[in-house]
Amino acid sequence: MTKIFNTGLTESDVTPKEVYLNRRQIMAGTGALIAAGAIGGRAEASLTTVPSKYSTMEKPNTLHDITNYNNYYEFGLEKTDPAANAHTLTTSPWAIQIDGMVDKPGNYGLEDILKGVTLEERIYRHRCVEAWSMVIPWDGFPLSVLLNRAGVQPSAKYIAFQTVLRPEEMPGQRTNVLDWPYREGLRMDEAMHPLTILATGIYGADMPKQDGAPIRLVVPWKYGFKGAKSIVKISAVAEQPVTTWNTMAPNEYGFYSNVNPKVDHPRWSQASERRIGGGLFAKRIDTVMFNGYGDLVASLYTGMDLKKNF
Ligand SMILES: Nc1nc2c(c(=O)[nH]1)N[C@H]1C(S)=C(S)[C@@H](COP(=O)(O)O)O[C@H]1N2
Ligand SMILES: [Mo]
Repeated sequence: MTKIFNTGLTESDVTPKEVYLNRRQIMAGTGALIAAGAIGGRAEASLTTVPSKYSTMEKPNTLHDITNYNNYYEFGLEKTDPAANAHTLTTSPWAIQIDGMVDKPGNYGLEDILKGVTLEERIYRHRCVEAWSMVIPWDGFPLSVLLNRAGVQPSAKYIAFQTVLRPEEMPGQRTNVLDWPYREGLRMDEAMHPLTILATGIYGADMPKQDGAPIRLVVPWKYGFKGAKSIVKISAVAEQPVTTWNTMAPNEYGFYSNVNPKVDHPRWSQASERRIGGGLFAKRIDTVMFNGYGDLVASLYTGMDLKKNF
């Protein structure tokens, strides 16, 4: 298999020198700011090409591609609709309700949540796959950081996510194309996995609204639709939660939705993908099991029939 992780390399091996040096300067000059966890601070824009040890080394898509080819049904069904319509969503102030089987339930302001997330935990670059794919330099932190702070209790077996319900700001929610609000879920080991992140930005700037501002889920070994956008509620629960796509079309979208070229969607093959930005005549590329992250996640599914649990 091709090596897509930079584990073992230092930042200077994989980072353009200018950015690398810039980062040193920033760390020296604004150490206190970063230690305080000021994610989204303007000073950090030049950190964007610093990957985490879990980042893919593939070339990222352009910001234009990332922000003009989206699925966000709250803002329309066409890939260009979110770019045109998502500006109506108010994303500040923002709070996330953390509830269910946790020691410290509450309604937490996003600013407070972001405090104390370390620089090391923050920078990611992952590939997202569906029938198409992109490489996106997310700025985010592991979901586990937040769950551990909230104190997930042993009786909780799954994590459920909910997007904001605000039909006055989200025209799609004034229609019944989906059962609102948008819901997703992960099994606890998937939720706690270091590859599973809450993303708050792209290319070092705040998350564009069409990509799920101010905070969205990214699970890089699963199909794109698991990445719930504009999250306002995270719940630790005992039973497998209801998810939007599984409710809409249970035979098409399973709870797990792992990237798996051997299990086709009933209406299309999942064996290959089209890389966005490759141009009109670009060849489709073979989709890799678990989107190439098998070394890190295959063990989560040992003994499971992934044709049944698709
Ligand atoms: N709230 C919400 N989240 C959502 C969706 C949506 O319609 N509403 N679409 C999902 C689907 S189907 C995909 S493919 C991804 C697309 O993410 P992107 O636009 O950042 O590529 O978001 C997922 N998250
Ligand atoms: Mo999707």
